[in-house]
Amino acid sequence: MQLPNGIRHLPGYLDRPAQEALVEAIRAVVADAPLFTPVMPGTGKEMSVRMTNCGSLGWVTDKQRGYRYQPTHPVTGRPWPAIPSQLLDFWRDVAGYEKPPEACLVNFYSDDARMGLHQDRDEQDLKAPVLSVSLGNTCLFRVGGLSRKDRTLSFKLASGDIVVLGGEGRLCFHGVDRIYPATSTLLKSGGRINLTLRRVQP
Ligand SMILES: O=C(O)CCC(=O)C(=O)O
Ligand SMILES: [Mn+2]
Repeated sequence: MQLPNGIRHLPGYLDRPAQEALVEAIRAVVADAPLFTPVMPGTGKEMSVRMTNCGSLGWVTDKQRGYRYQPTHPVTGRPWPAIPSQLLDFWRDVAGYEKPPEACLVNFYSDDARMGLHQDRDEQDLKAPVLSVSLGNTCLFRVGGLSRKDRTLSFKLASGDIVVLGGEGRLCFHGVDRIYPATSTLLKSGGRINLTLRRVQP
């Protein structure tokens, strides 16, 4: 399988102890910054994924104001908690970008959630890659080209895998078609967590 240029899949980057430590760190993030249900701009349709963030900026969306980054949680109004240190280490080791990430979007997928094909283009700095970490149940990830009409290919992402969307592939369309229930024992209640590290400002 030939991934588009700039897209890298690093299977099993995190071993089981590293995955467990990261889940603990994300539980602490969620305790401070509770998951919220994002809503599509315009239509007001709820997404099936629940989200929160850590970092100096977090990605949010609602019916009125649409997709954006902001320094505070949309429900609590508090600043987002800090990005766990191990994620900053992954960024340093894998991203190949001098500046640190400002945002870590935390997506929680129940076993029936999905994410439609989209581009990550709300960041001002498109030279920085997006680094994605998968935890919990395996998903079917789809990636296409720079146009929505381009041919796509799909592959599975398992717990501990990292994907990097960078360089020419930074704006490739991508999405999550499905979660495979009971494919990991990491999360006691099933589902999948995806973490994406993003540099927002140049
Ligand atoms: O869950 C994933 O693997 C991808 C998530 C994603 O594309 C996003 O949050 O923008
Ligand atoms: Mn994305």
